[in-house]
Amino acid sequence: KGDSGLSEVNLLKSKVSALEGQLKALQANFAKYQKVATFPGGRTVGNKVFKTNGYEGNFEDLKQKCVQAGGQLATPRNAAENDAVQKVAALYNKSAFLGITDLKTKGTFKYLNDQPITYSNWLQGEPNNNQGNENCVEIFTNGKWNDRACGEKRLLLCEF
Ligand code: 291
Ligand code: CA
Repeated sequence: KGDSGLSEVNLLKSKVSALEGQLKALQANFAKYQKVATFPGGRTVGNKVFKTNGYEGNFEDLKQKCVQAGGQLATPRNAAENDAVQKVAALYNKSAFLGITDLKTKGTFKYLNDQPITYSNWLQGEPNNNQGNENCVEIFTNGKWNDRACGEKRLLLCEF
């Protein structure tokens, strides 16, 4: 038992060593693809990637296109994420629609999963539901939010 125990330990050591090499290679390759994914219209915050392709459309169109791509409309949940989304919008000099509406619960803005928002960055005086018809949320190139009619066309900005 003594000898076979030792050789089992040595076998495991060589397997761990091989895995360490593979992990290092994977990390290097992952770093490369993070650059690819964020050049030029993308930003990462933690494990979240925000990205545009320059397309513009109304809220439903944008929402569908993000889901079709395997993501969802950008939904900044804190200041760091909002900064990242703002930078992408600023790069294209266009406002983008966020994944937030009060379509189901007028006056209470919610995420697309129907949970009430826990972070916001409204411009002073917003949301004002101008003309009683503003149920979507645009983020300006300065990062501030404004409720806006969902039929307006805005920049596609998804998160993955
Ligand atoms: C005013 C503010 C905003 C409002 C916006 C839109 C304009 O900002 O009252 O809160 O969202 O008007 O209602 O809509 C159109 N169709 O012009 C003006 C500048 C952004
Ligand atoms: Ca408004």
